[in-house]
Amino acid sequence: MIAAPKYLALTGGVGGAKLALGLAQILPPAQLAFLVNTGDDFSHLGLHVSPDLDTLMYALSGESNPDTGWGRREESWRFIETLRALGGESWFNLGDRDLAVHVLRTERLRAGATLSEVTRELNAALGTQHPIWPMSDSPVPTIVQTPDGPLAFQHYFVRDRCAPPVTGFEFRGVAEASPPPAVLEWLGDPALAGIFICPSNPFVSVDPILAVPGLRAALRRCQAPVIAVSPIVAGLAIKGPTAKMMAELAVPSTAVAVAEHYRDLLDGYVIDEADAALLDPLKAAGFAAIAAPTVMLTLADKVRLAELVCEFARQRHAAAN
Ligand code: FO1
Repeated sequence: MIAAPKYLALTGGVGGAKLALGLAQILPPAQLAFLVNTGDDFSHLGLHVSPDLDTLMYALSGESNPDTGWGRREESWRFIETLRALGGESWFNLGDRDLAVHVLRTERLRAGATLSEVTRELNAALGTQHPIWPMSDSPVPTIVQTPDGPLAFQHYFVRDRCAPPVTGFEFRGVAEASPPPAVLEWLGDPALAGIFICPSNPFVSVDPILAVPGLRAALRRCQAPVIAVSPIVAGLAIKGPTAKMMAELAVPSTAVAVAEHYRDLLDGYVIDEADAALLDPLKAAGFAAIAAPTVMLTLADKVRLAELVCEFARQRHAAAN
């Protein structure tokens, strides 16, 4: 009997969670797992906050806030409003319903549970069944380098609204980090048929994952094709500071530059249909690329893109074998 094909998706942030949800709609938990950026994690008001793990958990469990893409639906803000009125630190908007997750996570971590264990428990409680693995159980906070000095990621992203120009990034502690053993097992499974790099920010959502020792090498070794979806459409990011960062790092803010960024890994690349004119330059640069509708506004858009990337992975796999 031929084993059902398995897939791994690398994701972080709101853009990545959209494709992740599409994939989870068409692939059962035995066939799809997620490896998630934890570089955005931070300790805030005594709580351990894991934004990208939560964004994915809420997306998959139907709990996500449709207005923001992060946080929970049907949210109320009494806690943060009260904190603000008291003169407390209120730039990071913790909703009342969301707060329960941070409190529980912090309590479990203090009691000695690992981030992987707590993530499993929280997802089980919200009814999410796909395996979701933090990129590392040890902290690897992203530090954004700016001309005025280093900034902790959430200070850059939320407090300073991505305004400071970036000159580079540090994934602090990454040399001591190790990937979850489950992901290495998943990558070694002969049924593995595709690895997807979701349309997340390459610098601060995907690079931290790829920097975890052993992961990049495991992805390169893998017989399954690595397929990335461009987060840049017509020179702009759908959401977030990707295009602004590229300009500041003196990289052209194009889908081609993102492919170059992942060059050593890619077996296939998906750009938006608005960028179809880039297919020839991509081909000339040695990339196997397709153009597809990558802007995901509805659930149907997410499912359609998920179906397309799975079909593309099948084609790339067949071409290589
Ligand atoms: N992003 C914001 O732009 N403003 C916020 O106040 C904010 C609060 C917040 C609370 C919980 C959570 O899980 C995520 C939150 N995010 C907020 C998103 C967060 O900053 C993420 O790091 C981004 O999604 C980048 O991936």
